[in-house]
Amino acid sequence: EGVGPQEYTLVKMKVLEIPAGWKGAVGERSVFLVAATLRPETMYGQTNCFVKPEGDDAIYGAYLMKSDEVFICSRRSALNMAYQDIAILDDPIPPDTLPEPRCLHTMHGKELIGLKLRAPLAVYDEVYALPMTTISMDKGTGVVTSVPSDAPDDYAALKDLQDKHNMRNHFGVKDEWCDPLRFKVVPIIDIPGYGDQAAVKLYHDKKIQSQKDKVKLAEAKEEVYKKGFYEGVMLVGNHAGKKVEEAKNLVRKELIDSGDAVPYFE
Ligand code: A2H
Repeated sequence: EGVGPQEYTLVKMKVLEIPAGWKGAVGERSVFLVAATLRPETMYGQTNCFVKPEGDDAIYGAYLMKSDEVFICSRRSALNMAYQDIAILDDPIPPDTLPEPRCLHTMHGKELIGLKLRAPLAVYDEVYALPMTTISMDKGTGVVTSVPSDAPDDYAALKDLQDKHNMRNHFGVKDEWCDPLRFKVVPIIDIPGYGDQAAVKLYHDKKIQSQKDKVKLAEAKEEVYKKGFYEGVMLVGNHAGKKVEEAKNLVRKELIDSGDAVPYFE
């Protein structure tokens, strides 16, 4: 981090039922929640998507892309997309102001909770947008796709919701959107010594209590990330049996070629 631009993959999660409140603004276009990920090969393990549910900065927009699709993301990331030729940039009005990405509608993150989505490569036909309080609006799109098998932050945030009735109530999360029997953690990568759900193992080994357990989660994330990348072996998909290191760019290319993802830098 911090050295030069980071290459992300923007994964497009299609909104299956567009809320009445924005239907007029987006028209007949396809609408996607878009998540920036460094791990495209883990998309087989998606169980849900996360958005920032609280705070004055938890603002998302429905931005118009050159493809005529609509991406839901932070303004900051939409502006980056415009400079990367993905999003449409409006002419500055008045002429001395800075250009803006074309925004059709804005919403608070809490309004995104419960959206039903189709996540590419996921084993579940539909997944839901759920709250994650630790999301930063200054990184990626402000939308995080959730892979609890391999991302300790994702497992912690999902488990908080599954275990805590009060938290579900507070954010208006219905039980069926995060039901642990419906959305089981999916084993997608085997890491020698860590098994096939490395994030779950480290969560328990390190006695992590919640998504707020910042220090332990950072350690766990670092460990799973390194071990997974260099020693992990794919268990599923077109590249089952290959090393993660090798599968990463192959899956990335497949997602981009099928129109389910877009390259993105920041
Ligand atoms: B990764 P880096 Cl399986 N706020 O994707 C918080 N986290 C964010 C974010 C935001 N605004 N935007 C992206 N992220 C997450 C998958 C994954 C990721 C796995 C394992 C590790 C991992 C599934 N979630 O990241 O700070 C996204 O989660 C570990 C590095 O730019 C994104 O990739 O290095 C990662 O953080 C980008 O983190």
